[in-house]
Amino acid sequence: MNSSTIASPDENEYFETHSAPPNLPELSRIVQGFVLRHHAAGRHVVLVSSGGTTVPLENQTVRFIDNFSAGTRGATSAEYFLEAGYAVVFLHRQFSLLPYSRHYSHSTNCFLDYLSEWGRIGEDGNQAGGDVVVHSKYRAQMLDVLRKYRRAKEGRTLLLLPFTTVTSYLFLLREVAMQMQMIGNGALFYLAAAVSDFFVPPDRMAEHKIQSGDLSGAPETEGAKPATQAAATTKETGAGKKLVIDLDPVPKFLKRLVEGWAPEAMIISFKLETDPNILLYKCRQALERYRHHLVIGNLLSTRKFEVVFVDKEGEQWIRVPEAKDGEEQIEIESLIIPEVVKRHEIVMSAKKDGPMAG
Ligand code: PAZ
Repeated sequence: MNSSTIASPDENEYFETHSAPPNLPELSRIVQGFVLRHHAAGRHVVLVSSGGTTVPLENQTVRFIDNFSAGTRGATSAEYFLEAGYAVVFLHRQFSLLPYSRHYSHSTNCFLDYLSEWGRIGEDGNQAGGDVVVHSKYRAQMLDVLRKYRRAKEGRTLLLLPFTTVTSYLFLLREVAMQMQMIGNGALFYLAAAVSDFFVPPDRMAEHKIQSGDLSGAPETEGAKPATQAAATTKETGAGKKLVIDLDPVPKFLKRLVEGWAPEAMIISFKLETDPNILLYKCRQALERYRHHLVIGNLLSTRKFEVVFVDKEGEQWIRVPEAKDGEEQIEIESLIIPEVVKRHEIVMSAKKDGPMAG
């Protein structure tokens, strides 16, 4: 199906008024090759979105709005999908956590803390030359991660696609979804990224860095928007200078994904809340509004220990069991992904056996 035939005006306008990432055609070809190769090898393909999107306040961006997400959920989930035999398109915020390297990159340890020096003692009794080795305490775990990383690398089962802004995220999501259409319900969307709900429309975006100081006497700035047009302006108030930002809502792209970009795929969205009283309500509302397969709800404070699966049958909580003495706590994604894979298999076999089969 062609997405433009069922796109709403606000969605069309969004794509028409924003510039696509310049390398989009090249990325599209890479994704196409990736999807075809893995489909031919009998592998299912999952798109995992991960990390937060930014909302630039200026065209030549100095300032932007961001959110908390480090990409832990996405990067960890991607590893478990790879272990489950999926090929993974990892659509992630640039410089957020990545599968495998996440174990070492943003940890409280500096990566050098994982290493120790192994050396020769010279004839004079002093250290002479030497080598770097992994500290014995970390060796077993690192070997395990290394083997999984190598397997993914050699099988070319992990494709990394970085984004920064909400716009680049949306262009990439649409493009990948269109390429994944060719594998029907073998495609899975696992949307764990924290995507901005608001943005600055291009016609109200300042060209240059928003000024906080006094510019009277400075040469005129080219392309400056009149204060009445700009989405972000500084205003003199009785209590001093204030930055006032007026954002538009991002069109609801999940609806487009479900109805037009990937109508046969299994689609899972995440819902983050901070108020436990409204979590289930918001998950059910999303499910009803977008009519996709599953919403995974989580609270900011407990997201690493419990999540709730909400689908049309009801709810299922998944909780990490308490670790026994001396044992490390398991990652909740090691429980989430097998459950997702099970549900994806049900979706795929239901379509195969359905009235349209054959
Ligand atoms: O990146 P992270 O592991 O710190 O957080 C993951 C998460 C909470 C962003 C994710 O689980 C999630 O709920 N994503 C959707 C957020 C939302 O738009 O509601």
